[in-house]
Amino acid sequence: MDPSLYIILDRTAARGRDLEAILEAALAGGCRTFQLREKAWPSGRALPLAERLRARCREAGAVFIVNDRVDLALAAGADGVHLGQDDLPPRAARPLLRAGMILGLSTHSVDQARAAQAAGADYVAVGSLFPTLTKPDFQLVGPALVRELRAEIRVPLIGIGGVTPANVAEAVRAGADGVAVISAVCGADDPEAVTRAFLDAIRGARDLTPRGRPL
Ligand code: TZP
Ligand code: MG
Repeated sequence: MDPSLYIILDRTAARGRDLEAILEAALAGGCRTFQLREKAWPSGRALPLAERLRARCREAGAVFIVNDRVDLALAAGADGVHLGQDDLPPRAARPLLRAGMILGLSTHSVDQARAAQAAGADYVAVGSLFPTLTKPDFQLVGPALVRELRAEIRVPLIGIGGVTPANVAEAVRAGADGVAVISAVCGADDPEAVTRAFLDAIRGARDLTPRGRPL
């Protein structure tokens, strides 16, 4: 899994547009890590979409992760599942996953991030880094939390929340291995161009970061 740019496909943020079209544009723009975030549809309704997205990701050599629901991730043959603090805890979710499946966890504090790593998360997401309308009630932790966690989190550390091509360098300079984004891509007029802009900005920020790693 390349954590550099992790695009979360969310129907609500897509303003009525097709998630498959957004996936296609983002693949053309160079992203290879995706998540389906479907908050409203029951699993039976979401499954055909999840299966189509998974099939296209596999064909393109991209990783496909399902948000919130272990059952949907398994049924769709996803590469992993992403769980928040109120979803199944990792001790309950991990035994249900197939061997090698990715388990990603959302965290919003030092303690939560430490606990996620100790519980065997394959990556740890932290946020919100910046103000966002996608989750306006969310606690703003800022890039400062990434900076604080960097030394002790050994799995990929992914910043989330309000990230745009204009501020992504701040997240990378704080030590994030990558960023997860919803509205900046799903809500964009040109998702392919925004994807390219993100990847260019991430590469540029890494070149200027002492511990910068090539993509
Ligand atoms: N978790 C923390 S902030 C957030 C989530 C799911 C929303 C991110 O959405 P956006 O549109 O990229 O700010
Ligand atoms: Mg969740």
